[in-house]
Amino acid sequence: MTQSNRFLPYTRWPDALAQRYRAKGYWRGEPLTAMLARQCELAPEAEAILCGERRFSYGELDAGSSRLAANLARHGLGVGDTALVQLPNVAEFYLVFFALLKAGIAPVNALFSHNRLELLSYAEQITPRLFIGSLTHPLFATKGCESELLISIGAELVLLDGNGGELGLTRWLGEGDAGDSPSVSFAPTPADEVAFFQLSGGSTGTPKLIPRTHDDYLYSVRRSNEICELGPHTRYLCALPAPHNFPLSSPGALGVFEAGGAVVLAPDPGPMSCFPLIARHRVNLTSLVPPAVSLWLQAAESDPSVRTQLESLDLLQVGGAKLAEAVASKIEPLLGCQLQQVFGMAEGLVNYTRLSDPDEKVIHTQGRPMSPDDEVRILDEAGNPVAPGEPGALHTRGPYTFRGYYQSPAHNARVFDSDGFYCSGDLVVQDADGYLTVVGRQKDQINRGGEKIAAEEVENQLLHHPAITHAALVSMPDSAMGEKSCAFIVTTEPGLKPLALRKFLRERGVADFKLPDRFETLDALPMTAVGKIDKQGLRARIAHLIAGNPLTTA
Ligand code: AMP
Ligand code: DBH
Repeated sequence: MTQSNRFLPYTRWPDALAQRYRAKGYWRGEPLTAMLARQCELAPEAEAILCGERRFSYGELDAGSSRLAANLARHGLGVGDTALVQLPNVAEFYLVFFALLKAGIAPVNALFSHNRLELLSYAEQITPRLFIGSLTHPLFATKGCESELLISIGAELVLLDGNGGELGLTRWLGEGDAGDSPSVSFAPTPADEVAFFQLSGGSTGTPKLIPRTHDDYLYSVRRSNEICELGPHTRYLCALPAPHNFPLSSPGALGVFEAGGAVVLAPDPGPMSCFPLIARHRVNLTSLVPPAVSLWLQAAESDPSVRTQLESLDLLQVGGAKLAEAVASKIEPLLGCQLQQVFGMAEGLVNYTRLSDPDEKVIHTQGRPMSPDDEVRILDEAGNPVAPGEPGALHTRGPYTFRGYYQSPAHNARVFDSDGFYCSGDLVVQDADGYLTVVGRQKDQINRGGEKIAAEEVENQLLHHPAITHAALVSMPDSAMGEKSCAFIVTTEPGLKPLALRKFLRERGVADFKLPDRFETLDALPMTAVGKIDKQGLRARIAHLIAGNPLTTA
């Protein structure tokens, strides 16, 4: 077998575009791990990660990730292999990520909120040789479930954070200095091969994986750094789930490491967790989803003295879901920091409002594409460009926008056009300056305050219930989350309780944030003229119900 056969398959950019991206200096043939090597040259003692009472310098981050990479290589893992990783917001997340990149092992970094179904779906798609998880996850709380899950994942090597034994992650990160053990070689995949898989919010029955190369991802990070003006002075609070594309790359933790700044880890984005960390570590940059922004504003409104805790904060990035203008306009006056809107996707395209933009753009738009080579087309239902200022479906391609989900030819045929533009499923309006405003969605997805729920995935799980014959999941408006989910069901058993249904789904391994917030029983689901479930009608119905019966929205 030649070496190249060992690389994971993915849909490449056409040669002409790849050449353009290289010629323009976007793709530099460098692995993502180059940022660590560079910082180790420049300032190995500088703080890279602050996690609870622990501090990791760049030298320590580099050495720890190299030790784990070497230990994995010694175990026979390397280029062509994949790993499934599920860690909370702890320093080990980055140590493991860099270790896997250094050893050429492509990870899927599952969110900590993911449950058995997501893990098994990822495992089925990548057949990982390695699983790295945390004993703090509820999946490992009950003995027994744990081994059944691990058997189903099928990885030959399992390392657990919080386990002090032979298979404890800490041990693998800490043991084996170059000096006292036989040397072993390891290397990242070439820069134009898959570095890792990003997670899609999804709109289908199975969660899809997005292959990201070193070249394209590193470009997105470097370009984000230019726009957001990161530098060694940057002290970034990572309060969103660390693997998410936003806090990882827009510019996120990787942007901070590339710039030589420090990442402070928060367990969650709530004000109680974040405000003291901001004050203690003089944080000047963070990113949030809109529901967290509302909590921060409430906290600041109810007790103006908390603002002193936010004194060091210069820039608050908000993205993941639509930020209401009324909320946007309160940020600067109440939190005392600048707002930047970020409209991005794990598939690629990221839009930013710029730091020098007037309020008119920062409050009312979701920014404009970060790269001069992002190509955006806004098309009507027939696939023709809409008139300027008219809403249409966002199609895009560019130097960091993927060209196909991993091993999903049928789905790719639906979401890519013949020019290789990806249709994100967002309905947007573009102004004369190229700024986008998100006005709606085509894809069958609920955006629950930034957490994406593929309707089909939950519907399929509901249909496993013996008494449910039809199910449709739709979004309903919610003042705190923007959207919540409502399941319309047809059942053979009147009086099925929401509590019992949620328990049923949870036991099937559905993640908590995907459990329907509300259930409505119907005699039959309404159909459109072409025989599809009329989701628009269902959304209107639940919105109407909520408006008329505010007390029943629980
Ligand atoms: P994902 O596929 O999980 O990476 O989610 C990306 C999707 O999140 C986008 O296609 C949008 O639907 C949504 N999104 C992200 N940022 C924003 C934003 N600032 N405003 C509105 N929607 C957003
Ligand atoms: O929602 C997202 O996926 C997202 C939001 C902001 C994203 O991927 C990003 C920035 O990079």
